Amino acid sequence: TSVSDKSWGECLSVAVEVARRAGKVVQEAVKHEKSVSSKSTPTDLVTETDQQVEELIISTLRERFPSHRYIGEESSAAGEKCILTDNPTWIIDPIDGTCNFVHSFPMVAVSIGFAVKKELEFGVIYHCFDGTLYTARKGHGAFCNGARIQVSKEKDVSKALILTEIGAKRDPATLNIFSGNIMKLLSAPAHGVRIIGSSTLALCLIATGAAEAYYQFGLHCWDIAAAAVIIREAGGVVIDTSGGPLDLMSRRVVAAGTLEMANYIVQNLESISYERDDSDPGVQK
Ligand code: 2AM
Ligand code: CA
Ligand code: CA
Ligand code: CA
Repeated sequence: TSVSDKSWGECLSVAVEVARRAGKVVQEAVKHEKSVSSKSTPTDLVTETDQQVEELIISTLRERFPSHRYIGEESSAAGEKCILTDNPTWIIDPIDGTCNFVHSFPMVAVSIGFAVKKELEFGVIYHCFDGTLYTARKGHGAFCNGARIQVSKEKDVSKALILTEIGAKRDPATLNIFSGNIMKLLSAPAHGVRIIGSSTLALCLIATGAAEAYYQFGLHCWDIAAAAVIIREAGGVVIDTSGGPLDLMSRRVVAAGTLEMANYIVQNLESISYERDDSDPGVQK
C-alpha cells in the first residue's frame, strides 16, 4: 500500500468515530423539543441540531485534517461554495431525514463521504435510531456493522421493491412527474414502492439487498457521496437517471443491484430537473 492509501484508511477510522459521536448527539436530541424553521419552502425543514451537528463534524475533522476541503448541507445553506476540486474533500450531511427527525420517525442518519481527485474513496453512514453503521472503502468491500453486504441480483422489475423520495419542491408540475413515475412502477407491476424520508438510508437498503432500486430527483451531493461508495462496493450500480455516469452535483441518481434494474428506471421514468449543486459559486472560504 502506498502512503496516500494508508492515510485514507486513517481518514476512514476518524470518519467512523465522528459519525458515531454525531449520531449520538442526534439520538439524544430526538428526545427534546426541536426548534424547527424552514429554508427554501415551507416543507424544507431545518433544526438547530442540523447546524450544531454539522459544526461538530466539520470542526473535529478540520482539526485533524486542516488542509482538506469541506462541503456540508448547512454550510452550503449559509452560502459556502459547493464545488468539488481535486483536493481531498469531505462531503457531509449532518442529519439526513430532518423531517423524520422532527417527527421522531426512526429513519435518520449521519452521512460522511470522502473524495480525492473527484473520485469517491470511502463512505460512512450511521443510523441514529438503531446505531447501525454502514461503511465502505473503494476496493475493500461494503459492510454493515462490520459484516459484508451484497446488493440484490434481481433483474426483473416485476419482482422488485423500489424506493424513491419526493423533495421539498411541491409545485404541480413536479408532483405530476413524481406521481406519473410512481404509477408507472405500480403498473409495471413492481412488488412495491416505498418512501422512507432518508435518501442515505434508502441507498443503504439497496446496498444490503433489502430493495432492488432507488431513484431520486432533487437530492444533493451530500445525499449521495457516502452511499455511492457503499452501493458500488456491495456490487451495485449508481448512475445518472439519463443512463450516463453519476455526476455528484447533478441532483439526480439511480442506484440498483443490477444494471438491468437501473436501466428500467432510465428508460421508463421521466426526469425532474433541478439547478445543479455547483451552479452557484457561493462564498469562497
Ligand atoms: P435532508 O433530510 O437532509 O434534507 C427526503 O425527501 C429526503 O430527501 C431526505 O433524505 C432529504 O434530506 C432529501 N432531500 C433534501 N432536499 C431535497 C430536495 N430538494 N429534493 C429531494 N430530496 C431532498
Ligand atoms: Ca435539509
Ligand atoms: Ca439529506
Ligand atoms: Ca440534512
